[in-house]
Amino acid sequence: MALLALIQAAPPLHIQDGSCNDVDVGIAAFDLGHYPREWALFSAGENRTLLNIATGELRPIELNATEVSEVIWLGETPTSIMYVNATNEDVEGGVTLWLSDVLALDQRTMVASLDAPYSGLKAVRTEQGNINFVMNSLAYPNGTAYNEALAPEPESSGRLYGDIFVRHWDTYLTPQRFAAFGGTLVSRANSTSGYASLPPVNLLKDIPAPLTRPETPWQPFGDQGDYDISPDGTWVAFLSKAPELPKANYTASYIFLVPHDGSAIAYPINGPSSNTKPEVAKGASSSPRFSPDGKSLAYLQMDDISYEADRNKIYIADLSTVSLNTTAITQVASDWDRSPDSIVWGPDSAQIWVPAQNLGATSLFVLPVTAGADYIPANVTDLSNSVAAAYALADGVSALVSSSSISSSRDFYTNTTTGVKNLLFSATTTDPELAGLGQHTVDQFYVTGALDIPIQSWVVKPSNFQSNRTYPLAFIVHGGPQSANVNRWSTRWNLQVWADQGYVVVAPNPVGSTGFGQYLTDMIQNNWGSYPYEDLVNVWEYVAANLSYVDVENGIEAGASYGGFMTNWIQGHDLGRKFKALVTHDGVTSTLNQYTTEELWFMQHDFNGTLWANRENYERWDPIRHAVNFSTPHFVIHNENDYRLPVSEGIFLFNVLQELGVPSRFLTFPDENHWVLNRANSLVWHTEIFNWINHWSKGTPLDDNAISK
Ligand SMILES: *[C@@H]1O[C@H](CO)[C@@H](O)[C@H](O)[C@H]1NC(C)=O
Ligand SMILES: *[C@@H]1O[C@H](CO)[C@@H](O)[C@H](O)[C@H]1NC(C)=O
Ligand SMILES: *[C@@H]1O[C@H](CO)[C@@H](O)[C@H](O)[C@H]1NC(C)=O
Ligand SMILES: *[C@@H]1O[C@H](CO)[C@@H](O)[C@H](O)[C@H]1NC(C)=O
Ligand SMILES: *[C@@H]1O[C@H](CO)[C@@H](O)[C@H](O)[C@H]1NC(C)=O
Ligand SMILES: *[C@@H]1O[C@H](CO)[C@@H](O)[C@H](O)[C@H]1NC(C)=O
Ligand SMILES: *[C@@H]1O[C@H](CO)[C@@H](O)[C@H](O)[C@H]1NC(C)=O
Ligand SMILES: *[C@@H]1O[C@H](CO)[C@@H](O)[C@H](O)[C@H]1NC(C)=O
Ligand SMILES: *[C@@H]1O[C@H](CO)[C@@H](O)[C@H](O)[C@H]1NC(C)=O
Ligand SMILES: *[C@@H]1O[C@H](CO)[C@@H](O)[C@H](O)[C@H]1NC(C)=O
Ligand SMILES: *[C@@H]1O[C@H](CO)[C@@H](O)[C@H](O)[C@H]1NC(C)=O
Ligand SMILES: CC(=O)N[C@H]1CO[C@H](CO)[C@@H](O)[C@@H]1O
Repeated sequence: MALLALIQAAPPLHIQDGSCNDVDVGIAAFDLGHYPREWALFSAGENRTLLNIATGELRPIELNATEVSEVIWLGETPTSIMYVNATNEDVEGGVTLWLSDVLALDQRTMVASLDAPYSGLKAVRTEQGNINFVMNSLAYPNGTAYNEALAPEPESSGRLYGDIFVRHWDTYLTPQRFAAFGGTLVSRANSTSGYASLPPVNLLKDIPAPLTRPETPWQPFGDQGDYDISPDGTWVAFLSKAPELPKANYTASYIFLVPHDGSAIAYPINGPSSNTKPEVAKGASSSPRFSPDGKSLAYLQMDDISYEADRNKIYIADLSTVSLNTTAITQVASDWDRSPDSIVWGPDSAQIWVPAQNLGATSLFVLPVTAGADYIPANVTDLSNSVAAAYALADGVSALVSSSSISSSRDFYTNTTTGVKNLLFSATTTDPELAGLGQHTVDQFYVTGALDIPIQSWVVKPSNFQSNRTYPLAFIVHGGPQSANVNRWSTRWNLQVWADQGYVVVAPNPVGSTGFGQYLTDMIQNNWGSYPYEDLVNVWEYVAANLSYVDVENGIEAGASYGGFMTNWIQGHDLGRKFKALVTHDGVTSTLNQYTTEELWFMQHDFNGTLWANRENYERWDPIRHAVNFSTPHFVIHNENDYRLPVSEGIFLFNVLQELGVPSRFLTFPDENHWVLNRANSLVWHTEIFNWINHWSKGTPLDDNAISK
């Protein structure tokens, strides 16, 4: 149980993965700025630390995280910073901007007082000595930044809607939308701070919006990665969903360009009127990034207009040709069968570094911006860890990588294109709570899947594994379904935490999984209960026949979201009889209820049509149709603030199990969404699930914590 302490001790979390799927949460974020630097600056929970990129030396810095919400490098000197102070003595609910040297914080200067809770700072120094920055805030429909602390409290709580998309993830839509604002600090020798602050300008104002108002960052997971400022401070690029399409049933979004001073209306360089983007490029756009020389803008875009898990393709827009609908756009390595998450420019503006899921890990790849369609980028990190963030270093051949793995919550290293890995920091060797973890607990195997494609599975053994005994199987099915069990750390579904309860975890990547080529991902459409189920049966049979240290007789199975759907599907089918207990977290009980979700594009894609025109596609894979077979003890979790899959799905399942007389429990958190994030809640979540599976798998007593009649 040692690792339970770790859940308890986990610092507050930065969500780094914007996917709707049940995936990773990182615990470190760091920033290198655009310049050659000796130090990287990262945050772990409340603390900010400098990491020497050459030596790995760590130097804590005294930036109180309650006050300082964000820090960026902003040279004058290699150690000068700009940061956001989350308090503002003059305006309640506002924030302030400060300049300092990170090694001389007592000489910090406040340079701007902002009247709303702006966040997501990106900034550059201009040739004139000004500081041009971009931040975001909720804004009223008229474009003015919204400060909730100063807004009048409405007398009624009623909310009236006239079209779809009334709520999303865990939030009901209000009249306000997020917008990027361009702010300027004008260099002024006669001012005490050295600068005069101009009021930030809403850069989304007046964009024609026939159907839906533009918004950036995209909620709920977007952040400053959804926009960028050009190195000379004159342009801002941001993404927004297509203003001419309804938001709930399309994923399409565009990259907009706008002068930083807001002197012209933002326009979409890859929107419907672009003559230079490929005809097929109609889907979600992301990661706009200006090249260091300011001549190009790189971004990612999917083709499909309503499929959130289509392949991200890499594009480069030539900014020397900037004009409405004629900005020259070229594709890079367009046939490459991987889907990058984001883009980092190399310092020479000639190559880019892109993290992408790859065979059950997230690898860092490097490629020239001139790469042709058939170019296969090289992975410069291996499958032993998953890249969370990467920064290109000034030498042109190295990147600083922040990564995690099943056995380490955070590693920092530099990796070069010439084959050298220089480990700077590893949580496993630094954090006493992680002592004993390591690669020795992690293994993998492949089986032939339903489509004759090799299906990969991670195997995770207890950290005190003894080869002369057997451990019951914990079979963990991932969410998505377009997602993956990845070799990375998380405080949710931490495979090592499950293994350390005395199980061997097997975490498969069946049909629908990402990182194994787009075909494996796409074949999930209309096949929720067929191919992936067959793959899982094959994996289970492989474990039973080949892993002598696994006791399949006393195994358990668990999954969240789509993994919860699959758990419920398994409960109604033969594989369900192979397990002693099942766990469904925020899953799907009936596919006919899918219209209670918010992202309608999701099931209209995955079930290939609508409930009325293609009802058979929804009925075919409905777990509740097989309720008559439900008989394995089942633990059900479902949270009140989950608008992805509403809590009624969990109550539905629990009521059916109870009426059928199947041993079952129901756990709910009124303050959690699709995920459990609060530390105390996470501890209860783990404790009660482990209590349940240990009882049915190992015969330990069931606790008497459950509320009953
Ligand atoms: C933050 O730093 C303080 C002082 O160095 C230390 O006591 C504390 O444990 C650190 N917190 C985290 C989350 O690392
Ligand atoms: C951090 O700032 C908060 C709010 O200003 C304050 O209450 C707290 O004492 C500060 N912590 C430290 C370690 O200075
Ligand atoms: C943050 O702002 C408060 C005033 O609102 C000030 O007292 C405090 O020193 C500032 N902290 C930092 C680190 O800038
Ligand atoms: C925008 O609307 C808000 C809320 O109605 C109002 O407080 C603000 O003054 C308006 N701004 C402008 C520039 O009209
Ligand atoms: C500071 O200089 C600017 C012009 O650079 C001028 O507009 C402003 O009035 C001056 N302010 C003070 C307080 O002298
Ligand atoms: C999307 O929703 C709109 C209503 O907002 C509807 O008119 C349109 O037909 C829908 N399109 C698809 C492809 O479902
Ligand atoms: C650009 O778009 C405008 C308006 O959509 C259109 O009138 C114009 O012909 C287009 N220009 C080119 C070069 O296609
Ligand atoms: C790089 O990725 C390829 C597949 O994309 C894989 O075959 C290879 O093993 C990876 N290299 C390393 C060093 O992990
Ligand atoms: C298994 O091996 C360990 C030492 O590796 C020993 O302490 C233990 O008694 C053995 N258990 C059994 C059941 O043989
Ligand atoms: C067990 O492993 C062998 C060797 O990899 C493989 O040929 C066989 O198919 C596996 N058994 C099952 C039931 O998957
Ligand atoms: C259904 O699938 C077919 C074949 O893949 C595809 O052409 C069509 O666009 C899909 N329809 C929807 C609504 O996804
Ligand atoms: C291309 C490259 O340099 N990759 C290296 C990164 O680090 C791993 C782990 O040491 C090496 O295996 C790779 O060769």
